[in-house]
Amino acid sequence: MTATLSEKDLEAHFEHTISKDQRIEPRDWVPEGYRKTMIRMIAQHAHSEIIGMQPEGNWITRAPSLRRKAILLAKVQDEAGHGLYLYSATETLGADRGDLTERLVTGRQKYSSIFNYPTLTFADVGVIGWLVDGAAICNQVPLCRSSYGPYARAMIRICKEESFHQRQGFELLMTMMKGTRAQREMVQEAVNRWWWPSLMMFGPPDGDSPNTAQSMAWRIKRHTNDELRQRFVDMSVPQAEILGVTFPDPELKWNAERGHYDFGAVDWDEFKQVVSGNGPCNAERVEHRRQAHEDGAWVREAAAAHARKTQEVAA
Ligand code: FAQ
Repeated sequence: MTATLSEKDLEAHFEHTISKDQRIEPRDWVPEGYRKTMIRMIAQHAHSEIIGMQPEGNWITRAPSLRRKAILLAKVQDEAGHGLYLYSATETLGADRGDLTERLVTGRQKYSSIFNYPTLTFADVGVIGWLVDGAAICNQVPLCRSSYGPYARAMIRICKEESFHQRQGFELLMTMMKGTRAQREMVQEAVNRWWWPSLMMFGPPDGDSPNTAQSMAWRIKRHTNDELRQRFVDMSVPQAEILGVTFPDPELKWNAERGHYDFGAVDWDEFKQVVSGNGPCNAERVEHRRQAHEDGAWVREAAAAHARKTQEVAA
């Protein structure tokens, strides 16, 4: 005879697992709010990786050497891989990948604000690696300890690959900074454009972040948006000094009392505009994704037909 656990028992077990810092696995009962939060966050992350292939993908055919092209191709391919692990993680929570893509292309699910800015020069490839992947690592390393097992495990490999991405960006910029004056100016101009949007990647300030408190309580998030943003600023300033570039923020300065860098106010109106679909490249990014999905319909149909045929033969 098997005893059926009441919802109260299941909830107590869930809370106990979280309080002991153990992992929630797909077989476990979770409150509906936890499931919804995890699907939202992982789907947004997956969409970001897939949409995030576009700004750099734009430079694959125009990379200045075979070496740079091979590196960039590998990086963009890694991003596709990250998107796929993450979509698989949402499936363990009962989400359907086709439905998530539909939500993305119809604007019902978000992706990171950062990928709505254009890549105007090849220096942008380096700056994305250095600052955007740098911010992604800062945000994602703590997520390796996130309470949802499949997400936390996916994050370990993703972070390793993001570290390679960041180093390639820094190395590219270092090479340009040792080049001609025009190259150095190109790097500085790209840094000026990407610095503030990189700070926005961490999400709204804690006081305006509706999800942080609950996600911290469920140990999905381990730090608040503002804590991680500060960590990113603190780690980026010495790197900028090594590179020989400056950040476009006159208020950026070391605060010995706090033991952190102070920095100027982020333009949260710009962030809201970009997140609500009015950034410089939102329409282009989503349309490109929609078209790619439509162009791939025959592949999905062929794969489904092959799977059906294989099953029939086996039966
Ligand atoms: N952009 O209450 P919070 C990458 C939304 S991967 C757009 O603070 P939360 C790799 C948020 O979803 C980059 N939307 O939310 C790469 C929420 O939406 P709702 C992506 C944003 O979840 C590198 C609302 O605003 N990384 O870069 C943004 O507690 C290079 C309220 O916000 C991840 O997704 C934003 N920046 O904290 C690829 C990491 N920020 O409720 C290619 C995992 C917030 O209205 C090239 N995610 N929102 O539906 C997280 O850590 C969290 O979800 C945060 C937001 C920190 C992003």
